[in-house]
Amino acid sequence: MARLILPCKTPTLSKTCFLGLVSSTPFQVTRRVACRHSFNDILKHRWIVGFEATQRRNYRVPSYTLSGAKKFNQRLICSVATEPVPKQVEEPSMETPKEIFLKDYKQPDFYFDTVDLKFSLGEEKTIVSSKISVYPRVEGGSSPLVLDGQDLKLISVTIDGKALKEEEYCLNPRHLTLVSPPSGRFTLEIVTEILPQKNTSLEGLYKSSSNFCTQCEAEGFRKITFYQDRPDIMAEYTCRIEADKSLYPVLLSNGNLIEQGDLQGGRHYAVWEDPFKKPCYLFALVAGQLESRDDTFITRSGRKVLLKIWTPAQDLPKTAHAMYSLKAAMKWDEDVFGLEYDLDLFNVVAVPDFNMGAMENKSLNIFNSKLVLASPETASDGDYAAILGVIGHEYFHNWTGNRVTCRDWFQLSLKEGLTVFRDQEFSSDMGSRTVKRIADVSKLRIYQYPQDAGPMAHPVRPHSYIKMDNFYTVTVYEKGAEVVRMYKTLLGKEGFRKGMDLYFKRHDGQAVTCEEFFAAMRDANGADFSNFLLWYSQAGTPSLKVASAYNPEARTYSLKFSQEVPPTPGQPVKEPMFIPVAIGLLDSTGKDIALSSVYHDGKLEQLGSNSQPVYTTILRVTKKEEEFIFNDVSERPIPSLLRGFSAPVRLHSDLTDSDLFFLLAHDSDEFNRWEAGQILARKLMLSLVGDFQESKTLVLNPQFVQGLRSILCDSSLDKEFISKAITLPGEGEIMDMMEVADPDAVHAVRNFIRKELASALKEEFLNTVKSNCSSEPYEFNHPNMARRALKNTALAYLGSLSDPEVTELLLNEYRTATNMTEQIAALVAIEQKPGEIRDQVLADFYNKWQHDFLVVNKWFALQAVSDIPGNVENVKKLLAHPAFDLRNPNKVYSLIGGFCGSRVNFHAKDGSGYKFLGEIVVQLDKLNPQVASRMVSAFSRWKRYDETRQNLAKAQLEMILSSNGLSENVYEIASKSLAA
Ligand code: B3K
Ligand code: ZN
Repeated sequence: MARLILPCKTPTLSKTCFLGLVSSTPFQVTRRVACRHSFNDILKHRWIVGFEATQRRNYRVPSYTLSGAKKFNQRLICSVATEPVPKQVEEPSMETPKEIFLKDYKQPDFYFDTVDLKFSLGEEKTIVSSKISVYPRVEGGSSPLVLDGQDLKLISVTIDGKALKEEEYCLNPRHLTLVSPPSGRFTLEIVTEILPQKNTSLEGLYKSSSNFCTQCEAEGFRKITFYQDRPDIMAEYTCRIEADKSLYPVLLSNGNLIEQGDLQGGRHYAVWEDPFKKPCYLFALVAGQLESRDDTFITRSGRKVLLKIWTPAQDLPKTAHAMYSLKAAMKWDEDVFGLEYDLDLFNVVAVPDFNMGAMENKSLNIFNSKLVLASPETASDGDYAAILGVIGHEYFHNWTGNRVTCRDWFQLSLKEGLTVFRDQEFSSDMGSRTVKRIADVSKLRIYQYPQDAGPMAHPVRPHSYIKMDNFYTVTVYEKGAEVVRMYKTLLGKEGFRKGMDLYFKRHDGQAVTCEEFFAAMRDANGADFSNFLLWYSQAGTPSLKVASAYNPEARTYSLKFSQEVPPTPGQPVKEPMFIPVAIGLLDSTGKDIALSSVYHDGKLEQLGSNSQPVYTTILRVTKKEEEFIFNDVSERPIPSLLRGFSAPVRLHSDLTDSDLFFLLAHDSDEFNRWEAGQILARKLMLSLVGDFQESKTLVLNPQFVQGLRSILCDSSLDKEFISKAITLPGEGEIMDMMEVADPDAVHAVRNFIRKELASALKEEFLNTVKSNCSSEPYEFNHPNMARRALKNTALAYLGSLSDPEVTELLLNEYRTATNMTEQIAALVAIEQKPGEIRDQVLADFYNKWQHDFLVVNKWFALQAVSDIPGNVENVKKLLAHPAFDLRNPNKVYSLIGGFCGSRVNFHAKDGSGYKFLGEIVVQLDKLNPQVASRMVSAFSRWKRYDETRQNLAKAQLEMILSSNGLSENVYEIASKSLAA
């Protein structure tokens, strides 16, 4: 038994304390750590102490108990059981997980300009040799060179051909430090040994389905070799790969293939050279048994680019849509941004084991198979659309991310927000702009708004992180894309393009910050963006209130805005933001009123004239409170506010229900038609939730039914738009609007409304299904997808009825479907009702598709997300299903992630859902911390629930935090969730 002692300088506010393990064993360590917590805090958040102990992995503290912690002579003493500590623990350079801060950014002391890598791939181990040309930032300096490295065995290190002596370098589990490297240019050669076969974290070099592949972003390159693993180190790479020829006939890396040949012992090699400087996170290697679908693209300057999509041979037929998407993306980037591909070869590889969607490695994109492989029979319209978007996204990174990259990881949104914006625009241009906008805004509301209101709230450019992987978030990506969209809204299409052109002109080949993007947009347009940069630094979703007043005598219409940004962790007080509000005014017939002028801040701004009427204008709301007055408004208008969702804010207007029904029926801005329907639905659902909680009989407002009926039957509307407009807001959205989230009440109310609508509109829904059937072969285009979307939404409504006629219809749809979109929609509708039919159809589906792992994942997901009571037991059984594998992220996302998507089952009042997730997270963390940390995020908003649920969830978070050898990834999410 050892004791963990925290002597504090003062009994209450200790700025610094010593954290040490004092024991009778021969390993005594004392280390000074920054302590920003008061003594009472330490006592209150016992986990802080626990973390310091468990996270210093080298101490190997298997368990500890703080229950006996007590204040003793101004010291916190607690018992810690320890195991013998490995020797290197005594090394002073041993690190604790620490928070990294943006404000601490420092330029590197050394740069690398060429990197020659050599991989000798083997079945037991892989040898990596690197030869790096190094030069100091300041000639003659005397800094040590600190290289990152993790899970590496160092074989040798030489400088200018001379092996380093032991005292010339320092090695600890995270770094290799060259104590006094030469003060001028030198060549550094390092040989390491790694074990890709044992790498279940899926970062660095690992095996997936017997092929080798890599994932280096954000900090995976340090698991391959010792390196300055940071994006502002940009170098030219060559890569030689040697491997067994029969096991790994295909050897790929970035750039151009410059040499290949056979070696002794059945081995062969390939040498790749990438002429573009890049950070190491864009390095990639693939080796395996793969075949390619080949095509070509002629760039607008006439260069021929060879395109290759690599998969195992049997999957090749499923790559046609990915190839179509790639060519469409290449053309679109030329047409819209004038950006051309810069090499003669572009490779895409699909792998089944991948932590996220895909990775934009220079000229060798690696994808999760789910986002490459599609056939009409096995992939849904949603899958096809996702493939189009993600193939586009990764391709677009070639300019926004690769040619111009990030100075440090805090700037991640510089490439991700911008590239998401670009992929959103690409998908809009390839399909329906309104429908895409609705989908993107829904995603923001469903996932990002809760994050912005919870313990993990962070700005688009975070100020700090413990594990960067935890910051690939909907805030950095989706809110980041909204920030980019606001530049376009403010500058117009041409102005935005000018800004992009200047950005590339200034920064091609550089690693830059978000300010540089801002400056390019501003300078290219001579724009005044006042406080716009706050969008990068302030977290939280701004709340924007608007009050309207019409003056018939003066024929003026006034809009008074007031804004508030809620406090978020570490940011209690906020400044007003720059909010572009796109606005139009409707007359009493529903037509747009031509806007003549607007008075604001002592100035009158002309908007349009008779010859050039303006129907939508952008108001620049920048202050806490301000007023805009429209002139020459001849009747009381209905305002259409925040058209196209021009800013990521929560808008609270004084529109009445009848105004909203009017907008739903008439607004020329289709996004706002949808929005009006959603606001009405949210209000209605919230008031019914109140009734439900008071045990009142639920009654559905007939005007709402009528409103949806008229949308459903309006043949002039786009079918996918109708499908979105008749879909109720999700349960999560409603729970977020409640003081105390009540999953059972919200679920009951949503189901009640769905059933009421289904029975009131049964004939209309049946007609919709009938008139949207087609026997034509599957086509991926907007009209066909829209038709299927509407039909499937109608089927889902019908599925909520207990009606034999409907059951027959659903079964028939299931059996006769010729594509996955329609088959899975029928299955989802059938799945809602527990019973024999449901079980039979699920079994039939599995039998039919058991050979296709991507379809089997759908099968897992749809059972996991089911709201049938007590579903946790079924999900537990599925964990033991032979097709399930905890090491495969897609399976985890389908089954575990799917389960967390069922509000009623995950938040079951007996705590069974929380216990299930808690136990899985601990297991998963040992295999794959990134995936485990995504899963633990489901707990993060535990404080939104009632006390019973809070206590149950909190207990799981505490259990997770006390588990042995917890990763930094999970630690960060779980501890921040508990602390908030
Ligand atoms: N840049 C990658 C994401 C890498 C995530 C690392 N944990 C995919 C993308 O956004 O394009
Ligand atoms: Zn990206």
